Amino acid sequence: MKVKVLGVPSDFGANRRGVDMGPSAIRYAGLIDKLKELKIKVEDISDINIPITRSDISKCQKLKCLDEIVVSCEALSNTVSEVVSDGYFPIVLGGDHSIAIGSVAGVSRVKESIGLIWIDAHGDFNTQKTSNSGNIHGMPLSAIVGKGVDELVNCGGFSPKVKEENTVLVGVRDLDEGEKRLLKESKLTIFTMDDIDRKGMYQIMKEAIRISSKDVEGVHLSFDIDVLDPLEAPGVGTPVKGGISYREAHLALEMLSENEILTSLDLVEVNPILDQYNKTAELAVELILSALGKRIL
Ligand code: 4U7
Ligand code: MN
Ligand code: MN
Ligand code: MN
Repeated sequence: MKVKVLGVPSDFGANRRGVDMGPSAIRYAGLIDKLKELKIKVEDISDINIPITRSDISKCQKLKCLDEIVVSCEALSNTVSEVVSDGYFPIVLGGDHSIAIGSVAGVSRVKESIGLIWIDAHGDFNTQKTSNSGNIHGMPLSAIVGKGVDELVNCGGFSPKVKEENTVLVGVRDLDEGEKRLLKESKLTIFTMDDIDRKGMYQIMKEAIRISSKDVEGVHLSFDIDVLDPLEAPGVGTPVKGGISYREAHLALEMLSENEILTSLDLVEVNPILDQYNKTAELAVELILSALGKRIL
């Protein structure tokens, strides 16, 4: 496997600043060298060029920093498309979760069809109509399947990026009311924390793998580190108690690599300002390694 790592230093979609430093923190935690130790061919192609200054959010309360996010996602989508066309596996480091619109657009433009596994404490299925916060990191999944404002839905020039039937959400435990309604009306498969409690992560991931990979060319993993319990991952902007454990997270990712379904991934929402001595970034590195094939023995 040949890998290209790229960072997207965006915090435009988030409510709290600092997640733009996620790519630096994850690199500092040793991602590139550790991938090399796994005998993976890896190249760090640095960060995407995106706007630095943030527009006045009082002007667009419903879709905060929409323009900056659209510009960032278009740039990301173009780079990811190139990386995938050249036969590389892209690892995209966030950044807030709005960037997934760009990474999924980039992969889906090149591949005939893809599945999507979205591992997150949140649904990220709001639209401008259901969101209470106006923060776009709560909206990328709906945009990817074709719901929401045109500017986000049409990123990369086409929609939807992924079929709802091939989209699986894992680990959710915090949904807004309108978002719940949209999810129930959708054809997504949703595994909540309650499902994980009852069936166990092993069974849930078996189903997630089967559903996401049915009749597609590859599967994209979008991993929001806030799916872990805040005790494991304190460096996140929107912590929710009752998250998955350290071992459950590794199990999920080990199963993805074992089944060889992944063709791209993003790891998002690491906020170094809220972290404890880079603990969350170090966790992010470990988890990426599990997804790329690292085993205990
Ligand atoms: B993340 C939220 F209101 N639902 O829309 C919202 F609870 O990418 C949170 O998963 C969104 O971290 C969290 O603002 C977005 C909120
Ligand atoms: Mn496609
Ligand atoms: Mn989240
Ligand atoms: Mn998210």
